[in-house]
Amino acid sequence: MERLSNSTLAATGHKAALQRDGLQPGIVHLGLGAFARAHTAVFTEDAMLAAGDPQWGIVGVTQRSDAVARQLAPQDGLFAVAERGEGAAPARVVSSIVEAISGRDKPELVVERIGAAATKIVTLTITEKGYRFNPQTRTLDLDDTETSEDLGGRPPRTAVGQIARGLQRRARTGAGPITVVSCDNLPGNGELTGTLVRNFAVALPTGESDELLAWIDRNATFPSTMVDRMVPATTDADLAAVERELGLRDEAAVVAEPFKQWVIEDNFAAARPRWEDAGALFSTDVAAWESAKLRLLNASHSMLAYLGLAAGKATIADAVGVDAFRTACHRMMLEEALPSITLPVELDGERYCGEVLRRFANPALGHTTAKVGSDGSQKIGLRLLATVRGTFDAGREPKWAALAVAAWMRHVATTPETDLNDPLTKELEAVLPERRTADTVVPALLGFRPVVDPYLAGHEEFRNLLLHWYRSIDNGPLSLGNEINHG
Ligand code: CS2
Repeated sequence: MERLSNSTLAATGHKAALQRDGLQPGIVHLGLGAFARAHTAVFTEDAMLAAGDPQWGIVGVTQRSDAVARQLAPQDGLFAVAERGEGAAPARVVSSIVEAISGRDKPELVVERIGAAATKIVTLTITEKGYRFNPQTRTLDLDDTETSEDLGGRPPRTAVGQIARGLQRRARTGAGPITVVSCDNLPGNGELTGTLVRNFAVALPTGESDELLAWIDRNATFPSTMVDRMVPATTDADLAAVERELGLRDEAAVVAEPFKQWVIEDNFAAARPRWEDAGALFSTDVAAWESAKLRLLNASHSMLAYLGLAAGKATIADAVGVDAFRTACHRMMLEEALPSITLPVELDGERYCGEVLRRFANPALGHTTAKVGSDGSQKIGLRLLATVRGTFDAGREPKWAALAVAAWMRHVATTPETDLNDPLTKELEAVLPERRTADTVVPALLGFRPVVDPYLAGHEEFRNLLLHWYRSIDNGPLSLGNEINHG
């Protein structure tokens, strides 16, 4: 089967939605994973189409693995998004990516692209761990070897290093202001990114540091955003299905749920695409949107992933199909998460929770519990411990959020080291005891400072809840189910 590209697509009688030779590279995107292709690239294509504005072609940069850059290169940057589930549209070829670079192999080129005058925006989907920060202090982890090597002056390989060096290039060449837009599931993701880039600048030699910091203050902004679309890892079966639909082979195809959402703080240092024409919402209340999404959707997602993994459920749809798990999740959202956040005015909280559960139940998506359960050390604090804390602060017991945390602890303790997909696997293993029972694992992981803060680590009621739930999960899904249903 022929490979998708500008010419083969034209030969099928279809063509790219955008006039490709007229596209200018206005955006550099760091982190070209499936999410970016199914979300940011789609919103940007739609915005360019709606406004007839060709200046927002995307230069995509892969981070650690070069796979997507290799897949997209022979395809002229084209790839398909295939929606799965109720209301799914036919597969669509997205044409907003104009260049795909392997950041690992061509770090100088990344700095050059961020430094180019045509570039007005850097967007990021690098996942939580890509920020290399200390979650307690929300500052750059200067002990991280990759970061310190970037600071040492090598062509940068970390996202923060790439941005800082790119901005430094702009400062020196007069390339003009730029907006850095984080699209990861982190509260205050814009402010955080700005802080980390400034931390990097501060750690440079004095002359360089002052120049860059002063330039950033005048020329760069870091708006926060909330992004939402469930995008599982593409499987061979997905690629085969897209091939049947397109009549062309697309190695970079992605599948996604039909739903997508993007809420953006309107704080741009230079021009931007009219993403609002593509359905994005510009809001002054992104923080509220982000905490609703993290503490309701993402928290429940993690909860279902770990409960599902304990019960041998391969997908989120299977996990939410277990009545007791759905109940626990729903009650965590309604009784604990909702009361501890302030919702954006536009959002009906209870309805949102119902919608989230409905989206999880999408049987066609194949979103695996293993994928959602990955990188738990980076997610648990933001998604669940924040609710645990908020619920205690309100004088109530965070029973359901504690169940989710216990399920994560048990997952960490019972998954073989080689299978635990987490950037802190080694550190977690180092604190875990040889004999792993509730009584040994719970205290060990409560003392794991990169995830649990000293207040919660020393909270006796929390510890007892965790011990209780850990043992209940040990007793098997049936007995756990009974316990949940009687809770
Ligand atoms: C998921 C998210 O993998 C995960 O941790 O919770 O990727 C989730 O699918 C997205 O945030 C949905 O917008």
